[in-house]
Amino acid sequence: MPEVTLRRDMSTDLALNRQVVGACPHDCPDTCSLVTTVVDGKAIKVQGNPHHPQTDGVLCTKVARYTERTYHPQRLLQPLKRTGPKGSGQFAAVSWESAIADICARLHTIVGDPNQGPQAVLPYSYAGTMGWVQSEGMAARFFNRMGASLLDYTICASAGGAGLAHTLGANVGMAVEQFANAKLILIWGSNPITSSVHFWRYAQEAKRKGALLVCIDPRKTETAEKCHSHIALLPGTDAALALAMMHELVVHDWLDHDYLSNYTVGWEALRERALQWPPSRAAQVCGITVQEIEVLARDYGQTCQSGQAAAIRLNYGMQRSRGAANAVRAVTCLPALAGAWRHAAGGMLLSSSGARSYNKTVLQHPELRPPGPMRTINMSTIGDDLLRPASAAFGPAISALVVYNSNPVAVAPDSSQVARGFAREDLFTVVLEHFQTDTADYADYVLPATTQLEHWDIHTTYGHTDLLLNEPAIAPLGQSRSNAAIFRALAKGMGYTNACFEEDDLTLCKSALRGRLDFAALARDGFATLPQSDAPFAKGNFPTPSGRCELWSERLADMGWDGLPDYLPNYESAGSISTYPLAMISPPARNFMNSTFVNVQSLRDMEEKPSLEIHPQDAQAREITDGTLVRVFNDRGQYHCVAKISNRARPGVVNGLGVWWRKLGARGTNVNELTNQKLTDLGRAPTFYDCVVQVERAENF
Ligand SMILES: Nc1nc2c(c(=O)[nH]1)N[C@H]1C(S)=C(S)[C@@H](COP(=O)(O)OP(=O)(O)OC[C@H]3O[C@@H](n4cnc5c(=O)[nH]c(N)nc54)[C@H](O)[C@@H]3O)O[C@H]1N2
Ligand SMILES: Nc1nc2c(c(=O)[nH]1)N[C@H]1C(S)=C(S)[C@@H](COP(=O)(O)OP(=O)(O)OC[C@H]3O[C@@H](n4cnc5c(=O)[nH]c(N)nc54)[C@H](O)[C@@H]3O)O[C@H]1N2
Ligand code: SF4
Ligand SMILES: [Mo]
Repeated sequence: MPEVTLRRDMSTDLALNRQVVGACPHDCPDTCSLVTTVVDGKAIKVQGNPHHPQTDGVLCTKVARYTERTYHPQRLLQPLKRTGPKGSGQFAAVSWESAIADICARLHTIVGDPNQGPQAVLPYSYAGTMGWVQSEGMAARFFNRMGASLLDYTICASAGGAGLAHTLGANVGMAVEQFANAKLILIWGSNPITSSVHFWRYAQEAKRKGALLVCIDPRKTETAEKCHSHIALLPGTDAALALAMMHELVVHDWLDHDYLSNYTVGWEALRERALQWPPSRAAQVCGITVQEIEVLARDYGQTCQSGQAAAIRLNYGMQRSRGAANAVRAVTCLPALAGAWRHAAGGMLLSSSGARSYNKTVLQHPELRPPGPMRTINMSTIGDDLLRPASAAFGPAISALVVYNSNPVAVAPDSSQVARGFAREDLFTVVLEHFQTDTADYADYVLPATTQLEHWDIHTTYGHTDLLLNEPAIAPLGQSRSNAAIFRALAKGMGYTNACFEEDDLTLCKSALRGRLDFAALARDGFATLPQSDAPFAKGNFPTPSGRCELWSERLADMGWDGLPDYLPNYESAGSISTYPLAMISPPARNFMNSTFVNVQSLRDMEEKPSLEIHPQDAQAREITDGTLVRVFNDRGQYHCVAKISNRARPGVVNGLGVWWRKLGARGTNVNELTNQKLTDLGRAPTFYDCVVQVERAENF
């Protein structure tokens, strides 16, 4: 743990030598409290705050190198205007005044044109920063006032969110620290050693105290290797596994009948469905053995029957296939069947974001929107939508795009289609960024944004329930401005005179709290822990319409579903299309955060080259040896990378790790060349891991 003695003087003199408490802005469930040491106005190191229990003085490798990213020689430090063809990355520096004036003139023309109008303008953003102020604080005010199209934020978590909403009622679950007290932990569709190291710390504590850890993941991850057992099911088959577990709970009577009758809805119907799923049927679907299912169900059922805590850490792996929300629903039913919720260390956790009483929409001023219906564009189908012509159903074609906190040309599915959309000559694109990303290459204007060390923000989390303040440690580098400052300048340039466009970033932080929490108290420590009840669902009290855990959902039945969770086969499964016999998943790389950090040399060195893990059997059949350059392809595109022959891949499934920048990969492509724009059952989310490919040797890089 680092030696950190906090000197909190709350001075705004950024040149002081001091330690400043902030919050990690990244899309990671851990939301760490950061301590930045500043010497002569320069940040010299970023460490984990030892006083924040969830952080416990430890950061992941990526953010421990934050100064390398912040002071990167290629940081964007002045506004840029495109001088070459779209995508070529040729730009010239311009002044802020001329950039803002020209951007506003272009937007005015589009907004005022009866054939285009405000809804021809689309904001595109995601979780580059999860802060309230620098994500949708000022930006949403600006686009609401304009009347721009709305963006449907689906790229990551909306399928799981829909699954939870129709089962537990909201994004709620057990307290993350309680995993340390569990006797059995199922780590299901999650690789916490890569993606949530602070959760992994709780799991290890439980392991030291004798807990059994089981990992359910098609890939033999670092996490799977450290668990007692690993079930390598085929991608997208989790609902079948959960239904077979229910089958075993029923036939062995490892059920909590009292819990089922008092705190659930629809048990009789779900019981019938579960009885249709003997382990032999699920084993076939999941590509695993009957015994693996029987042992898993027995461990789960008997742990709960003996009054001990069984906890499920469910995460994002299963949310990226067609049947995503149904799979989340099926797994989420298990704790209710076995009565696991009775124990503070039992139940499940996917996301805790619904547990807090704060609501970031207070910042967004939706009342600024013009009257009438708003058009919503799904961020996961941006490839197709950018190429869609105007029509009665779609509305105006997208004429202008303002991208911030996201790198869609790299991270959105079916990326060659996305790049075709961005390449449209008649599309006016503005990108707010730290770096010249694949997306920035297609911009007409690139505007330099501050990083977390340079601006104020407020953070809530989806892995625990604390609230954090991010105080700037250093002055903005070069001419960079915070996103909020950029949108304030754009608002002024557009002639928007509403008082809310006057608020500075610190005022935005304060107004976000709206009297629910004292700002000075939050500023003192940099974080506040919200009170949480132990075993919140021990006696039902679920935030569903019925107040019960909805095994059968009336709301889903009203939408035309059968109301029960079911297994929905993938759009594309291993072996279903003979030309593309391998399933491919593309989970995160350990040293990148989605596509962030790919340009940080020391982290890229650790990831080496874009790679594809392939099982020895599948490699041998294709005469592929370790380190061979391979071409991975399907009807959507092709991706060149290095083969890693490895038992991390199961037979029939290849793993294309990480979201590389296309221009830093081989031949300007990344793994999203292969993924598709089809959506999940509920939640309108992408199906990145519902993908089939063929692999062959390639000649050269
Ligand atoms: N280092 C690092 N950390 C990150 C990120 C990153 O890019 N890098 N990304 C952040 C973001 S945006 C998110 S959403 C979270 C994700 O957080 P997690 O979901 O906890 O972590 P992942 O590493 O994505 O793990 C998902 C696992 O699911 C597996 N999987 C794939 N398909 C299936 C399936 O059908 N069923 C099951 N059971 N498992 C499957 C994958 O092999 C992978 O190991 O992590 C965050 N943290
Ligand atoms: N194949 C495949 N594709 C995936 C995934 C996968 O598992 N497989 N995962 C998906 C998931 S879970 C997610 S969440 C998405 C993530 O997609 P994105 O949210 O687009 O995430 P990043 O790639 O990290 O890009 C964030 C960008 O925001 C910029 N940024 C950070 N802070 C600021 C700021 O304060 N101001 C401005 N203006 N910019 C800032 C960063 O420099 C970075 O370029 O990717 C998805 N894509
Ligand atoms: S990315 Fe996650 S683990 Fe790393 S510092 Fe940020 S919150 Fe902590
Ligand atoms: Mo995500």
